[in-house]
Amino acid sequence: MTQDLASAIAFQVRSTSGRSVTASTPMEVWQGLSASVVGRIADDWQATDAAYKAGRQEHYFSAEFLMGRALLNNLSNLGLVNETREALANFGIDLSQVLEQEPDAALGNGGLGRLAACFLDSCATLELPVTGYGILYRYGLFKQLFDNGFQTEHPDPWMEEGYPFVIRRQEQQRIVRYADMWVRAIPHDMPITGYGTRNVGTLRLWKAEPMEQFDYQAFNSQRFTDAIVERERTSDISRVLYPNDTTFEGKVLRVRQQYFFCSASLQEIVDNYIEHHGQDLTDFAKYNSIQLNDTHPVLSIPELMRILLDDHGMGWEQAWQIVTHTFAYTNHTVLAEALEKWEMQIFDRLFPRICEIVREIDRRFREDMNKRGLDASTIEYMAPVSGNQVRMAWIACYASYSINGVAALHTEIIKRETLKEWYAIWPQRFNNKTNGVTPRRWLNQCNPRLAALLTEVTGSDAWVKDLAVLADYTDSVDDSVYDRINEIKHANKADFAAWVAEREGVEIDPDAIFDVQIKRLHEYKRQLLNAFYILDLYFRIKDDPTVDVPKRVFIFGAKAAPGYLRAKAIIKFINEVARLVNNDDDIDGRIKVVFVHNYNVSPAEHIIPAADVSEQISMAGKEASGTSNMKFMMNGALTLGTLDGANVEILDAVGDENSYIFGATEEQLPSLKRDYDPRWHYENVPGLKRVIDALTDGTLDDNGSGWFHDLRQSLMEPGWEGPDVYYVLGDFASYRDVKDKMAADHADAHGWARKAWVNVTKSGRFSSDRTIRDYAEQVWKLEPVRVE
Ligand code: 4GP
Repeated sequence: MTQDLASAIAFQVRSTSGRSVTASTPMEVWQGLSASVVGRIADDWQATDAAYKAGRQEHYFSAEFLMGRALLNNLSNLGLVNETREALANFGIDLSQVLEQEPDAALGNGGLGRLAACFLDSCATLELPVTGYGILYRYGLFKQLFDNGFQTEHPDPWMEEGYPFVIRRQEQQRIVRYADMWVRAIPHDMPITGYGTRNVGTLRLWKAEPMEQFDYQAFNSQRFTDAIVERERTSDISRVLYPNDTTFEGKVLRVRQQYFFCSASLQEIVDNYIEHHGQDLTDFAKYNSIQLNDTHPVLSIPELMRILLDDHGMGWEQAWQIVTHTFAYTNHTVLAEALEKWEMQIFDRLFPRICEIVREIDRRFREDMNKRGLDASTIEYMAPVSGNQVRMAWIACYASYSINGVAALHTEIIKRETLKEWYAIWPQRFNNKTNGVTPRRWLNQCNPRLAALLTEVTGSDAWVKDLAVLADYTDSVDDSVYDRINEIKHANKADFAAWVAEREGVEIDPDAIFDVQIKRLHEYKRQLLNAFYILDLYFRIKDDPTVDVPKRVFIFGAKAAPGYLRAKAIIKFINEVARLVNNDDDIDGRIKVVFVHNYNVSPAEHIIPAADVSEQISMAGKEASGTSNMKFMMNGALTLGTLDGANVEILDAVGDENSYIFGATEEQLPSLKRDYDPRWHYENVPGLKRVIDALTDGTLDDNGSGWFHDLRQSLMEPGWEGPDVYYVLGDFASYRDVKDKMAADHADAHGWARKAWVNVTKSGRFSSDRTIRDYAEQVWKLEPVRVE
């Protein structure tokens, strides 16, 4: 068998590199090996596609799919890791080195995009007929480097060296029509393998290409640049993933991107319906449902109206009936950016017909609401079009048969606040679907030591597909398992320390407590609070260098949106704290701070298995769910967090004694903030004053940018939303207490291992398999389709 595999791999590698396996570069081996994996699943993939297309299907529309690396994921789903390792060893090649060649497919910003990727994995594993649709961005999320502690952004041409896991399907291209240009949408398919199944799902990513290669006339007349202008304008559409979060530069391009993948995907879905069920589209919603991952794909709603009305001659009522039984909408954040608004002029310029349809939706909405007796100001507030703006979230709420939040608390908040007007009219549309993460990538694949222990303890690998079985073992293991938990964590930390030393040039001690915060940089996530704690701890040791404190390593990973200056200031601040702390002889290595640059999916796979502490410290009410909290839990890190997002449910699963909760609750915050005076905390909370003063008293250097001064002001001075909007100073005291306690508790190795074990074994409900089963049963009405 290994011999067969070895020759199959050798054949592919040689076809890729044009030389022998041993003479090929590790990158060429990666290319060949990846191609051979695609070859292996080709028949199953084709069979799955055919089987899915004939019946009821779910389509997952998302502007982001943060897939990360594919090779190891596929090998482990197919059960081929060990054999491949041996096969390569025959050639003297180390599989790990080959795997490290692979670029991350970073086609997403953060949680929302990674969630979509975990969902596809679960859909394949559960044999559900679900296809993902998005954009094949040439450049993924920017590459982050640090220059003197400042974030700098660089392009991420992830496919430039060739990427065997996307297959171009030229013959299935569609034309997307804008008023000012027509473009070809070329589908590129990524196979999505599941665990222990022959089903192979599909992620279909569209690439924009010009109708004409270039202007031959212009080129011939030596106007070389003119000859390619049109071509480049088209390519812009799928050139870059927007580093979303704050500013909306390039709005027109963004709207163009959104329409691009919505239109191409819908054309295909409608054509597929016709092929299987005939020209009469009456039953469209019986065979198709579309999940809108946030508001980015909401243009699908008027676009499907257009297709039904204009291309298929349907009347408005019937078309609307179909549309409102097709779409379901997921909200991912209560921050303002979730509620995208576009100027009507953009629509007018790009697609006047869509503009007309949106106006008609608006007109009918107002009529409908009038009949229901809503007052004029409520109608104006809820209207799809108002003051020359199109409100994408409102269109989604009006046209969707299901509206969901991503954790219990978040769903309550959208019902009570963000979307309360909608909830008042259509309460039955609202439902909660607490997020989950795939235990394949986030446990079985990234933490092989722990995975082996779980298989040993439970007697089989059934947990990989049914994580909830672990709960049977929470209380039934003996002390040797706790010892093993500690050994595994230590070994993972040693691996991670080696990785950090090479990648970041920082030496860290695997015996220290590894305390980790990895996520997008945002004020509401409060990386600043974490950094303040570290600085305070530093000062405490400086006060008395002989003090006995547990050894700590604080690990960060975070990108800031390029236009979000305050987030960039926080990055600079953390890097300056790192510089101060890591190089102080008094500290003598008792505190280390590591900011892992260019945080992404594959670094997360190194970091999470090595973590002791999972920092989930957002201001309560702001983090819709969080998903790294779930990954950490699965890998035995204890949550240090506020009662926010899915932390609430994690606490419920593991109990008070197995997590560390602090801070103001979402319920308490409104009254706390009413007469909030950060200055009082500054003056009275131990340690806070000197930490805040360090921003501006010369302890730390922002290189004349003025950024640290601004940080201080944002905390201390009343801004337009009030001082310290995210209650950093208000929560500092309780954060410091609980974090100190946690560090002290770590000394009890056995007690700590017990807590870690409870976290691992109670993580079953945070598997994305559970989430997807709930979507399939309650929202999608979807049955598995098994490919034999
Ligand atoms: C994120 C939320 O911030 C996070 O709490 C949640 O877990 C995740 O979506 C998945 O639901 N939102 C985004 C975004 O990533 O771009 O709005």
